[in-house]
Amino acid sequence: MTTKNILVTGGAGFIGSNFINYILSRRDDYVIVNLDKLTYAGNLENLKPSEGKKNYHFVKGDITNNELVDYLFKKHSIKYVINFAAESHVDRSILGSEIFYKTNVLGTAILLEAARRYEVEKFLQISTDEVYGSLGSTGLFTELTPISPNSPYSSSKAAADLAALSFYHTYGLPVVVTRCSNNYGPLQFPEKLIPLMIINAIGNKKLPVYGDGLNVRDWIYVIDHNKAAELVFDKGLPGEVYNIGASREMTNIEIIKLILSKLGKGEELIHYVKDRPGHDRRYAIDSSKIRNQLGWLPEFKFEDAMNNTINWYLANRIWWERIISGVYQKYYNEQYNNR
Ligand code: NAD
Ligand code: TDX
Repeated sequence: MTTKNILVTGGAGFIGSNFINYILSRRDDYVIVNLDKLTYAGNLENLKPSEGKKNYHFVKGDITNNELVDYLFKKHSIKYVINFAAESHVDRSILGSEIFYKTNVLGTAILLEAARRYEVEKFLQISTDEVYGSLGSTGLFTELTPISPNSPYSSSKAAADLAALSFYHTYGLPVVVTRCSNNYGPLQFPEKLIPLMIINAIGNKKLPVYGDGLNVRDWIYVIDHNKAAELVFDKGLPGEVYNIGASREMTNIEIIKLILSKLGKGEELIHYVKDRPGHDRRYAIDSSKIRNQLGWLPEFKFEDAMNNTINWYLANRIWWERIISGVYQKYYNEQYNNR
C-alpha cells in the first residue's frame, strides 16, 4: 500500500479534529502528523477516536517554530500539508490582532517555505469566505470576487491565502486554497455563535445578539466541509481556489430562535447587545465551481445536522463545562511543562 505522509496543522481544534477523526475512520493509506499548539481552542479530547492508531501522531508545537517544522518534515518524510492551524475568532482579533498575524500569516509562510524545501506534492490552505468582505442583500461570493477583508482575523487569513497562491505562481508549489462559509457541528469551541447560544440556553443564561441580529451567515455542517476539503486535497488543481458552502443562509436571530425552540426555552433569554465593530453584514457562497468541477455536494440537511449538533452539546456537557472552567488548559500546561 502506498501511503501519504501528511502534516495536518491545527488538528486539535474544531474543524481539524473532525477532519482527522473522519479521515482516519476510513483511510489507512494516510499517515497523519498533527501539529497543534494547544491554544485555548485546541483540545486533545476531540481526538479520542484517532488516538492509538498506527497512522496517527500528535506533536504539541507551534507552526511559527521554524526548527520544529523543519524537523517534522524530515522525520516524517512529509510530502503533503493541510493547514487548519489559525487563530479563528473574529471577536478576539478585534481585542488584539498580533497573535492573528503571527500564527495565520507568519505561520503559513513558515509552512510554505518548508513545503518548498521538501518538495511537497500538495499544500491545502484552509481558508474562509470572510476574505471576500461583506455582501449587500443580494449576490454571492465567487472565486473571482475581489479579496476585501474587514477584520484583523479575515485580513490575516487573506494574507495567508495570497502567500500560498504566490508560492504556486513563483515556485510552482502545488498549492490549493479552500474558502468555506460558517461551520457548525460537534466539538466547536463555545465562543462561536451556535455552540455559545446552545450552552447559554441550556443554562438559562442570556443570549447576546450583536446589533439588530439581522446579519446573515451561510451555514455548513462541519462534515460536509471536511468531505469537500478531502476532495480538493485529492483532486483540486494546483493554483486554484475552491469556495465551499451549503447555500443555507440564515440571519443570526433566526438561528437563535431555532435553538431556543429546539431546547424548549423562551425568547425572554434573547438579549440585544452592542454591535461587533466592523461587523460584516452578509456572507453567501457560490460553490458551483467545486460542485461542477469536482462533483462535490453537501450531504447533510440543515435541520438534521442542527439536531445532531444540539443533541451532541446536550450529551457532552462535561466536555464544554471543562472547557469553560479551564480544566483542559490547566492539564495540558502541566503535562507539557513537565516534559
Ligand atoms: P479552532 O480555533 O477551533 O482551532 C484552531 C486550532 O489551531 C486549535 O487546535 C489551536 O490550538 C491550533 N493553533 C492555533 N495557533 C496555532 C499555532 N501557532 N501552531 C499550531 N497550532 C495552532 O478553529 P476552527 O474553527 O477549527 O478553524 C480551523 C480552520 O478553518 C482555520 O484556519 C479557520 O480560519 C478556518 N475556517 C473556519 C471556519 C469556521 O466556521 N469555524 C470557516 C471557514 C474556515
Ligand atoms: O455572541 C455572539 N453574538 C452574535 O450575535 C457571537 C459569538 C456572534 N454573534 C454574531 C456575529 C456574526 O454575525 O453571529 C455571527 C457569527 O459569529 P461567529 O460565530 O463569531 O462567526 P463569524 O464572525 O461569522 O466567523 C466565523 O465564520 C468564518 C468563524 O469564527 C471564522 O473562523 C470563519 O472563518
